[in-house]
Amino acid sequence: MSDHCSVIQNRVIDVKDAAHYADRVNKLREYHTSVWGGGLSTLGLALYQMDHDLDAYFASARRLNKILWREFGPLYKQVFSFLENTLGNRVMFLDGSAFPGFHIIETGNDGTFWGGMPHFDLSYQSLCSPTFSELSPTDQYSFTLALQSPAGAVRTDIWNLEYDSALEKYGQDFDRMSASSDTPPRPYLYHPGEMIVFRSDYMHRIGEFSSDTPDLCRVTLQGHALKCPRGWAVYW
Ligand SMILES: O=C(O)CCC(=O)C(=O)O
Repeated sequence: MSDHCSVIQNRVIDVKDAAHYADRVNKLREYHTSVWGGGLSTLGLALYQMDHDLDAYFASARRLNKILWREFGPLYKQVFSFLENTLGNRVMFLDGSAFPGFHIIETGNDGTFWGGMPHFDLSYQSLCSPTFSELSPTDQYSFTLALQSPAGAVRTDIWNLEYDSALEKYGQDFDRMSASSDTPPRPYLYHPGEMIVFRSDYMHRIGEFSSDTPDLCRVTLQGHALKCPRGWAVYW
């Protein structure tokens, strides 16, 4: 299924496998990190959390990629095969960068997670490894695979607003919050085992959700695919 801002939504793994991997993520709690608090933890460390310190990002990738590969190797293979069919070229890890990792989100005391900040996934611009110099940074997709969905509520909100158009419309230092209130986003609801793939330069955010089972987190696999001459290079 594909529509405005090139969103593709499809099943990648079955519900049973999604539950199995969510369970693995939950059990690897000793490796969870909460950089910003607010109910959001990660397994793996994303570039957007570390783009001020690339040495630390690459060091963390070296340490955590081994664990992620050991625990989720077969999942990465299924995701890569899906992306190859969807994006139409070879998919590989971006050398030295963090493997796709997991967002683990719990609700606050009021039983609600009020949603993430509207943003564009442009963190690749700070990547300056030798590999990056051969990439074409104009083409990048982001993907989210739902693994555990409290109250059936994994939702991503995507605005029909591309970064370059936003710059033209609102100016260089535009406020994403006020841009986001100009037009409503389109909510994409998806279920464990399903993935959405969308252009990284469209404004989006983690959708809000409520749950009356606070122990049941929203668990998703996250990553980005950058177009390069040899195919699509995947990182987080
Ligand atoms: O999990 C989602 O719904 C979207 C995640 C997101 O916005 C991101 O990782 O940049």
